[in-house]
Amino acid sequence: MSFRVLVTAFEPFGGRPENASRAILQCLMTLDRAPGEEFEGLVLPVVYDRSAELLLEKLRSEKWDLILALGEAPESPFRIETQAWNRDDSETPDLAGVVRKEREIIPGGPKQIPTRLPANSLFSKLQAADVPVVLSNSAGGYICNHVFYYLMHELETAPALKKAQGGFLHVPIDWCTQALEGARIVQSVIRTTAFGRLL
Ligand code: PCA
Repeated sequence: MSFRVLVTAFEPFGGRPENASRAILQCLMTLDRAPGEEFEGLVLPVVYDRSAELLLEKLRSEKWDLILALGEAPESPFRIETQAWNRDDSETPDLAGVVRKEREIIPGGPKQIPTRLPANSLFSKLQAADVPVVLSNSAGGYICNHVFYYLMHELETAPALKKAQGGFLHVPIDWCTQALEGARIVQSVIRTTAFGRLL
């Protein structure tokens, strides 16, 4: 039996040449797979509408057991995001020049949707392995939260994804140079999540 995992990351933005989430995803794709584990990667643009469109296309076109969305966040440890919020709110334009302030992402959608990752056990496990990590209840008001909200909303509403797991992990912005180590951490997040559901 296969276990199908979709991992998303973002293109570079903010004038930086690389996005740590993309560097980590690229390394993750080179790591060994456990029997039955199938990974697919998807790099999203830092653009509100297009990122969500591409994600939804992918979610709807194939069968998935776990979807892990990655993005980079400045000066932070790894951040396990526990809630997606129905709100775009950032001064920073997206890469298409769009600014969104205090705007619902899906009009009438739930105000917040909890992650379907086992956040507390992931936190304990990463902490025990000396990974810098925190639990965070907001992924911000920019594209990461936007994608996270669409992901969680689709998991809540699409019958094909009723049993799928999914959530968002912010990775530290300066981990481009430690991408292989970052990829092993992401792999452990995926395996802990997948095994947890077998227990
Ligand atoms: N971080 C941004 C968007 C893309 C990324 O990697 C964010 O936190 O919203």
